[in-house]
Amino acid sequence: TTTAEAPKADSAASAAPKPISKPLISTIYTADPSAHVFNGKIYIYPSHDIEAGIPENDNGDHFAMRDYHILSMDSIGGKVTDHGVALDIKDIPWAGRQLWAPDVAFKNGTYYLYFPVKDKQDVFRIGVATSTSPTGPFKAQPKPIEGSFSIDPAVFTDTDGNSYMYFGGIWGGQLQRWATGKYEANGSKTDSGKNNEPALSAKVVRLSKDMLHFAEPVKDVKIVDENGKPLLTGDHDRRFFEGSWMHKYNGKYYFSYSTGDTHFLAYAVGDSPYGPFTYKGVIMNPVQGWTTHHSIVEIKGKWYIFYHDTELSGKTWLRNVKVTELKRKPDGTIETIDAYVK
Ligand code: FUB
Repeated sequence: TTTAEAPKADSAASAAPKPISKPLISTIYTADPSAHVFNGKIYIYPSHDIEAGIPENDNGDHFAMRDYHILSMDSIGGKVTDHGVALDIKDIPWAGRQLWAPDVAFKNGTYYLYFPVKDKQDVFRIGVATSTSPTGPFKAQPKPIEGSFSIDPAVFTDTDGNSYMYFGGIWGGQLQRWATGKYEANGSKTDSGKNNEPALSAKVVRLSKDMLHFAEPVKDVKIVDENGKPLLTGDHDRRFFEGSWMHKYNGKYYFSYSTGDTHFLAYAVGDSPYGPFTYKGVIMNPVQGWTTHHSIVEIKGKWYIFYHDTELSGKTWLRNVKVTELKRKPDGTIETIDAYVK
């Protein structure tokens, strides 16, 4: 099913440099695509952007999404199907506002949809909803995952069967307000404010066998430079901001993320799902719109990056998901992608 909500291109979009890829769907606005292959079919779990009429601010209040739609396609370049509403905010008992970037995992014959949403106290938590179908409908657990906080869950299942959640985001994602382990409602709106100290880290935690709980205390995802020194708060071009993703290639763990206010998709490589990860470079240069968010997946022997920009609307909060091939050099490093040609 599809909803009639046809976005219109405006003059800002038509004046822009030529994108290398087309929006995968133009009947609804979509962002933050987490792509997976289940039973040979490609499924995309995006945010569903809407015009909520809320003014733009650094807190991200204008991203006031209320449900999720799942997209699928048989192959890259094939027809894209919108499977309609898979989970609505009104069916999440503890939710307040803002359904942000989700991800999904499959285990024990069940699909688990992980999602960040602000609770009724306006604090971001991470919830989980289950379904026997990759396209839902999903039923939310009555409470958020115990011990969860902040945004952008990404779940990676390793070859040994263990699943890990990577999560967190600074600024509107509230990660900086958890520095003491307790939420500080009047804490910083941006980061730690200490430019010469190690930057705030994304978080990683192993999930329980039932996929509904954290199996251990949450750990920091350490990102270090080529000399083994932690990236610093002031290093806005390289430090973690939001939008974690993990993939494994040739036995190495590739942690990738958005640098937020500098708009890069960057990556760092490690020898374990817990890191530490050594910063390696930029996967994608800035796209149109303030946010940049991605996933990386292998499909029929080729690697792809799913991402978003604002080609259809020219508005930062009304995005559209896209896909392009991800290429590597023989040493495993990733070739930087420019999403536009001049
Ligand atoms: O879509 C809302 C937020 O914008 C996501 O959670 C962030 O990663 C950014 O893309």
